[in-house]
Amino acid sequence: MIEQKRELVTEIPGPQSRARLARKQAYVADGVGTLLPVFVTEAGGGILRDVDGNSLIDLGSGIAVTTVGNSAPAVVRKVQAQLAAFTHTCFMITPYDGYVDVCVELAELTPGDHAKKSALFNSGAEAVENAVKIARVATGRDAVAVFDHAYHGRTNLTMAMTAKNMPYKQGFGPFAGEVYRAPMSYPLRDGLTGEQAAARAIDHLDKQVGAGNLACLVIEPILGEGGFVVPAPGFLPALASWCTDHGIVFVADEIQTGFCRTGDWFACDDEGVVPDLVATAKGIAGGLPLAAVTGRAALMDSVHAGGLGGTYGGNPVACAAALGAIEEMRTHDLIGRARAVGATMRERLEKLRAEHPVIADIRGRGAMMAIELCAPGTGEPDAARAAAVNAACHRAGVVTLTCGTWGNVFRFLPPLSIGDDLLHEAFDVVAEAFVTTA
Ligand code: PLZ
Repeated sequence: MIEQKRELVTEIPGPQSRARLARKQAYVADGVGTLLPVFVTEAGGGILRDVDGNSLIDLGSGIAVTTVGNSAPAVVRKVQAQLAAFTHTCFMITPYDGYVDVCVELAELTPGDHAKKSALFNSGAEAVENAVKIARVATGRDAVAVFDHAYHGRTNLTMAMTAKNMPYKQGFGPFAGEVYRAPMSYPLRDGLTGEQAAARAIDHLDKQVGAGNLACLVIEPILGEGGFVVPAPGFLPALASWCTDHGIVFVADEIQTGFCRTGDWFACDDEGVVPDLVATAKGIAGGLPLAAVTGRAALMDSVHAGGLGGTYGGNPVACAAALGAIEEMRTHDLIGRARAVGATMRERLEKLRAEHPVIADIRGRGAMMAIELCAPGTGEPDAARAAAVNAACHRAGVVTLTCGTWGNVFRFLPPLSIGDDLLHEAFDVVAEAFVTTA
């Protein structure tokens, strides 16, 4: 494990990184952006080390992916063994145990104790697309309900499902049809209870789409890219029961929230919501590309033989990584660790809010926390301040991320392998950044 210490030996980005950035600009398409162009050579625990020898504290986990930490020991061990044994056969041609082992784990860990089956894919967007395919076949209906501020991916169907235009959708249409957007519960901005917000969304869908036309309702139990909005209690259960009453497949997009991130195996566990289908990716495999759709066995089996798949879906190396990541989660009680990290972050953020009225909201759960910045007393999003604080953190060697429809949400997604000292030091830097940007 690399030394767990923040240390800057050059400005950020340093000269070596800047030279590489020029090479990136010459050879990598401009459409593929980089937020903080330090080129990484090594990472682990709570640290990212770059080519200039700087060590930065990681509060992003590569967007909620390396929840178990970078190069977590069980991931490395299982991946190395799998790499040496074989790298690919294509599960659709000749199967192997790792794929089925991951599906067994998913049946065990996802919400609900009914019989479940899974299909494995490569990316979150692919999982969401396949959940919609399954729901359409199972119901014989076309329409898909999604929510304001939703993020579901960058493929054609998932772009249609994603709410925010820039940078995800601009110029990339026409988009897939039969996707309908309903109002989300957003406690800071709507002041509604979960039941009221659900009634509003249901009325909207009922009148504008018709419950009988909906194949599925797809929702992030806590919004990810849309700003870590936690819906008011009761919102998700009310939507889930409306779906059940009308034969609509309730799909939880747990791609960002899943696998211990929120202090539960899945964010739906918090209110005991049992989705019909769950889409997972990111944290499932400790950094290797793997995604899944898991759901009620009969629902999953409504698709004809050969109807689901893809060359690399459930690649043996990615499956080995997932089995290693899940082992890490169990052995190190990462659910408990996510709760502890969340409590520390909330405490630090509460202190910060007392000093900076620009912080209009503190929200999230477990190791998925955020603050929304608004001009004091107005609710007017302050994206400029979020960007300034973010840049100040980067200059000081802390990798932070923003999100939200208005870009005014500052989010924290530390790897659960981070130590308490580093976590506190990172929040000292965040606090300092609020002072220097005031
Ligand atoms: N659903 C809830 O958070 C990915 C996107 C980063 P893929 N979020 C990070 C970016 O700008 O591309 C995400 C998510 C939720 C689906 C996805 C899509 O997952 O693995 O990026 O396809």
